[in-house]
Amino acid sequence: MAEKAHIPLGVGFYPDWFNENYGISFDRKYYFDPETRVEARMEIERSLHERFGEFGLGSANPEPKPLITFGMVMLPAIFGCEIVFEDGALPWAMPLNLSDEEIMKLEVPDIFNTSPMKEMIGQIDYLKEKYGRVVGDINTTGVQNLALKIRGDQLYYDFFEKPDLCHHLLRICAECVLRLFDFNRRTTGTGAMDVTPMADPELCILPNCTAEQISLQTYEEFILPYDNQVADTCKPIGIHHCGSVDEVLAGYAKVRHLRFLEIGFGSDVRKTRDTFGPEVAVNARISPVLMKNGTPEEVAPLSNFSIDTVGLTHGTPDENVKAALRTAAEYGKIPRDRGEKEETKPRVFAVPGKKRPPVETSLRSASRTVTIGPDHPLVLIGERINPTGPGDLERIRSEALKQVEAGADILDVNVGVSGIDEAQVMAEAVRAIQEVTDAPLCIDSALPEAIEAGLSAFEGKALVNSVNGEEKKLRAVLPLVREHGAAVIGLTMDDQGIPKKAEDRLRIASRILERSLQEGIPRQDLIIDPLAMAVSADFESARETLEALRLIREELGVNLTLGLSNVSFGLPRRSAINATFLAMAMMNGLTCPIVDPTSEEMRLAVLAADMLLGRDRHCGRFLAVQAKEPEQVAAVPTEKEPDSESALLELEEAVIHGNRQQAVELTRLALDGRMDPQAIIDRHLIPALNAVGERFERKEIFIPEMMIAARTMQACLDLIKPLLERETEKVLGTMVIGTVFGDLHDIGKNLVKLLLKTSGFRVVDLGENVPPQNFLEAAREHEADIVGLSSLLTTGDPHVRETVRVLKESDLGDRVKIICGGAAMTGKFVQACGADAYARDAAEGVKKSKELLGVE
Ligand code: B1M
Repeated sequence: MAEKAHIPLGVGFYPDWFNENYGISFDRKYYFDPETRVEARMEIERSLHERFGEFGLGSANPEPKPLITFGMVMLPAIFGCEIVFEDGALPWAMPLNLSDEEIMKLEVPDIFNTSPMKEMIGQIDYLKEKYGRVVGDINTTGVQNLALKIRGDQLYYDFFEKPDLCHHLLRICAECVLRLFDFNRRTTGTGAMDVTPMADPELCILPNCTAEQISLQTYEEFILPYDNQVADTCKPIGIHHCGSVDEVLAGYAKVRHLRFLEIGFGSDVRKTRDTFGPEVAVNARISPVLMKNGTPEEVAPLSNFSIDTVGLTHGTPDENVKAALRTAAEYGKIPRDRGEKEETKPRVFAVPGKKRPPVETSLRSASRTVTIGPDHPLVLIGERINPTGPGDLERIRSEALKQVEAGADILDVNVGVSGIDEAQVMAEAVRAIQEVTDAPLCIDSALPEAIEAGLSAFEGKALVNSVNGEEKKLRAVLPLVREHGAAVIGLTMDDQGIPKKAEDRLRIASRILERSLQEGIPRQDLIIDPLAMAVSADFESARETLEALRLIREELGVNLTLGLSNVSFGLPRRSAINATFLAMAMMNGLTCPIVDPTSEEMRLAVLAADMLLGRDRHCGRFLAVQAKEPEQVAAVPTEKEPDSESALLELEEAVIHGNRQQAVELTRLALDGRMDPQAIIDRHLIPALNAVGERFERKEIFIPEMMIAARTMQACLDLIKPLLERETEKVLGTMVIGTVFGDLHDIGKNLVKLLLKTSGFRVVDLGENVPPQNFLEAAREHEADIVGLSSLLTTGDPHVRETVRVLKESDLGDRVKIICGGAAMTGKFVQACGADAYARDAAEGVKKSKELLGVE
């Protein structure tokens, strides 16, 4: 292993640094005219040398460097994004925001026949002709980055609401990324230069600049399969991750052929090292904000890893850059070897006893999603629906309906009878069932071709029943599961049969998990069945199965199923035994048993066990079912009061979890029950969103979850709005309102607007992200009496200050009043800015606005 005498430190300046200090421009010409770029690069080398030559940066007499580059915008440009070039910034692609239909029509473009690529190829030919070589590479951008450029922020909703659309788009993005990597490799043999100076330039580096915004689960379900697709083709690869890597670290551990990981500021470096071991080079980034605002002392203490600091903007003190370079040069030795290239498995598979947190499995039909997980009510997989032969579709349909009506969440379809074409009958059965129910299906067959036929006929994300620890079986079925984006049940048996001991069943389960991950099937898409055996045949068998459930849950964190009724085989009072076993198994982690949903005892046991395990808020579901059968629970209230505490708590929960339909229904219920609309907002909706903010801060949820919650809240507000809106006779005054520059939050501002309007104000809404000048112009145009600023981000403070300054120093300064509010504001800050009033909430906003104008 090679040793370096110092920590490698990369320093990279943002274009504005060169632009402001040396007048070098990064406009269109820099990217489109190779000669301009060659000149600029020489100028860059000279200027770096002038300032930091003593640390080895730059060169006094640089050679011309025939470089290709296109920022991170080539693939977005190929898809048609508008590209914005600026003198002092990297080029920026505007999102296309394609509609559902447009996305579904998308196909992988012939990227080399598009005009941006043809233009680049022309430049490459020119450089080769003139300089005899070409260096650099075209940044591919990451799979999610590209998808966000094509779909816009809507992608975050799609993760929850349109997973099939997501997969379609991400598959196309991944294909483009790997084609561009291949081009880079063929053209210059490098795939890292444009992303980071710290990686082996021959690696293909995937820029995952937006992965910090999603949860591990979203990463594993939506992005990991495509990162792996790229990795399999372009291996070995590296990943550049912006921001803290901590949340998705476990996901990156499943990326195949990973040799380099660049982690953003705030990441847990030790954990990263521990997860990957020495075969993955780790580069940690120092925050450019620290570099700009910190002192040399704060910048200096860098510890044992390679580092770089890029994106240093104009104003970063030279002394800070020198302090970082000096410290890096002086620090101890770091073992690091970029040369090692042979295949090694990601270490995470090989670490024994490493406990994994529990995951949730989502299955879907075209219109319904069922989520399986320890924090959700038990999910019932109905026992096999099997035709007795071809053409038996009517019976299949009615059996499916019966099971769903009895409470089955997922239906198991098995057509394994002799003398039929199993693949054909499976497809027919799947289609027939979809005609009558929206329950997701479990495709149950021993034949890969029947599984394939069932998966192809099903619209959604199905479960496959099953694989086991036999390599032959795994090899035949797992690729089908991955290809169709399905989930799969893994039975803890192999060619040696079913092991008696729980530990041995755990061993097989771990192997199935390892193989699934290698195939690109995320952990949440594997459900393990540790197999229930007849207790009449072996009196210890049920106990061993219960122990296997516990072990697998604790070690692997996957969801667990069992064919419950086997346990009572050969005994009398089977349903009582099954129900008791079910409750015990649930304690040990069972989340989705295969049961006969029409068994009354079983149904009751499920409801009771869920309730006793705390998964039935205020016993709501248990009571709701019992309410339909009043003779059994005479004294229990049967109807939930529309404004009952429990209904309102459920409303809060629905907002927090982004269950829009449920939240809207509960809001309607509360309004029907004549609850005060303003109280619903103040006492329930706003606190729910506050709870969302707290969960976001604790990193329990991520941007997509926060967006879904905000949209749910907005849907409830839309329902309430007409009840609050009323005509007023006289206009009390005009307010121009907006959320300050850089801030996109609008829910609070919209509430303030609504209340002001209902109180008699004329309100001109400038929307979000409003620059100071726009407030001023609008105030002039509409002859405003008041300007209202909403600001939720602390980073918005300078914009609030600036907006107040612009208004106060303008011709309107003496006349127009300014009121501020929003989560980032305090009375003290607002006063210090020179604004006239601060309002804690919308009601206070109205009160203070009236006070400012002296009106009632
Ligand atoms: Co963001 N977000 N968010 N967010 N978000 C906060 C504000 C945050 C506090 C969450 C947290 O970490 N706890 C945090 C800010 C931390 C900080 O600055 N120190 C935060 C962050 C960090 C971010 C991002 C930077 C996250 C990221 O990308 N890494 C990002 C920023 C995007 C941007 O703006 N450039 C971001 C994005 C988003 C979403 C898009 C996902 C979504 C906004 C959707 C939308 O608005 N359409 C969102 C949400 C929903 C929130 C929380 C959870 C809820 C905000 C909300 O609507 N509250 C929020 C946490 C929180 O505030 N508890 C959070 C309900 C609303 C009714 O309250 O707006 O305060 P509020 O309005 C109240 C009063 O403040 C007052 O009256 C209203 C009604 O009573 N008021 C005024 C408001 N304006 C007024 C003006 C007045 C008078 C009164 O006179 C003119």
